[in-house]
Amino acid sequence: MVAAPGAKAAAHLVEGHGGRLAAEVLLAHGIEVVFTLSGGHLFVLYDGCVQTDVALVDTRHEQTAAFAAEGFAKVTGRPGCAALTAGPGVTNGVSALASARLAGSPMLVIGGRAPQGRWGRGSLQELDHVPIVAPVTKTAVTATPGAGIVDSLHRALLAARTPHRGPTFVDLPLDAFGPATAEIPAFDAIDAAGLAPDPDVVARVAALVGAAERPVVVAGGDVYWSGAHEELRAFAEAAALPVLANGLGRGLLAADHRLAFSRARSAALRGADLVLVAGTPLDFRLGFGAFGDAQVVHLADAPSEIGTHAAPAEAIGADLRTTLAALASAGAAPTARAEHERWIEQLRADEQRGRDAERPRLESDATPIAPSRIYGELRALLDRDAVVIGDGGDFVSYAGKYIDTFVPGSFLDPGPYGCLGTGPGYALGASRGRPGRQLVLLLGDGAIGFSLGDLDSLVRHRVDVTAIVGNNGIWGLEKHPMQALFGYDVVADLQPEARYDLVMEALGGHGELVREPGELRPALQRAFATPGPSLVNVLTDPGDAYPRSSNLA
Ligand SMILES: Cc1ncc(C[n+]2csc(CCOP(=O)(O)OP(=O)(O)O)c2C)c(N)n1
Ligand SMILES: [Mg+2]
Repeated sequence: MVAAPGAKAAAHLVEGHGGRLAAEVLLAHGIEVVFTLSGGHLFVLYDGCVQTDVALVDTRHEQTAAFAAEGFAKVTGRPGCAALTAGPGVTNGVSALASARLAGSPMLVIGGRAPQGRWGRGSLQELDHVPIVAPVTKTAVTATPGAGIVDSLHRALLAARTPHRGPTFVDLPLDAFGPATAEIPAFDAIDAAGLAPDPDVVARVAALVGAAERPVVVAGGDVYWSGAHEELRAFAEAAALPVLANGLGRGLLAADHRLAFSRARSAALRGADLVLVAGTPLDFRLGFGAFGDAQVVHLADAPSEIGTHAAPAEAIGADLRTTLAALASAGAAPTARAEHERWIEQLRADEQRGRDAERPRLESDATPIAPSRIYGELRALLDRDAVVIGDGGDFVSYAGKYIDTFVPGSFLDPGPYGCLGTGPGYALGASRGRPGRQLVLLLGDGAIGFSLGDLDSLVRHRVDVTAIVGNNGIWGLEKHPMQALFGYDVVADLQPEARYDLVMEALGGHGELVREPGELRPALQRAFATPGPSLVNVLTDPGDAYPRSSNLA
């Protein structure tokens, strides 16, 4: 991970209250923005942020603040930070911590905490957060005053950014904020480095690549978090390997790179004789690591992440940049490359067939509008480096299928935790992490309800985002499968034609309602042209179900 601008180069002494000391540690790690929702337990921290020019961006629900921290991390590759007040503030952030834990997203949540000196006597919002968040964080501690605050926060940030990355938590008790003098350590990337790969295993993996006729690489989020997209590309090019993206691995290889494939995904995984899974768990998204008769190689970012349940032929749990660079240097012999090129040609034909076949759906004139038509229109309006965020069920599955990603860290889906309600927080985080980039937020009409109040935060913070609601009036990803399994469905209906566009307008943003396919393009163009947040509420066909084989993995 690269040091952020503003990261301080050397350790330095600071005198001040605990909030000041905390803010100085954040700055030393390049953190210049904290997402939060007001609470008295955090006032001293806020004062420290004001003193040091760490920006405070506030939300209407702590889940949004915590998702914003994760979204910031996802678009920058650097740790995001949220500060949540004691008790309900912290518990409201637990889903985001779990989401970050499963996605390996580096982030820090600072909790406000009732005073230690009065612990057990029933202070307001007194709750021991640490055992609650421990299972969904890498580390969770309560800080002691002064140098203890500095030490806890520095260690938490190092842990968050050391492979395998993830969220960490530090509680700051109200009575720990007293004045002190403490040394603020400088961040040194060496302290957060991963392990070096075993060269013998690298050589064995390279030999498997050389022996394979139909190899394929699946690249996931940990390749992104490791900042290893150049090394991935070098490896794929050196050994002539087709690459599929998984989750936050989208865009590591630009969608128009000759070795990047998406429509040929199942053909590739079905036909491969060697699957190299890099930087993503062998989970439900990858058939739990079983690919027919293919041999599997798991390149994880740490030993703890190796998917032993799938008994991979070879596995490495080490820094992915180093691992992929070593594999790139090994390359593959010309005969092996020639063999791989024949396979690549075959997949390229599959890819083209897939793209040709989807064209009628992208251009569908049906009313009610087919969700795919929205993507047909949107694709034409997207910048190459647009940040696209998906929060929903079927509507977002279509986005995953139809939106091409060209730049790392620019397609954010809810990830393996699959939590609805991430979207507005991710958008807020992305707007701070990647200011100036085109920002699109795709929302199911079910998903939007989880953080509807935070449309207000997007307005107040003048986030220039175009939100598009695929409004089918149902929890589509639940209604259709329950129908298929049980022949009926319950608790799967939402209010038809709800006016989310008017909610956005009432809160001060720009709203559009779209019923007919022909209205889509101009409505989207107006939304993109309007500064600040816009919401295009598209009434879509509730009968349209995303074609999937299973959703209960
Ligand atoms: C917090 C949370 N609650 C419930 C679910 C289960 N769930 C997954 S998809 C889905 C339906 C989403 O509906 P909507 O956002 O309207 O998108 P659609 O499928 O209709 O396009 C639900 C309820 C979840 N993933 N996360
Ligand atoms: Mg819906």
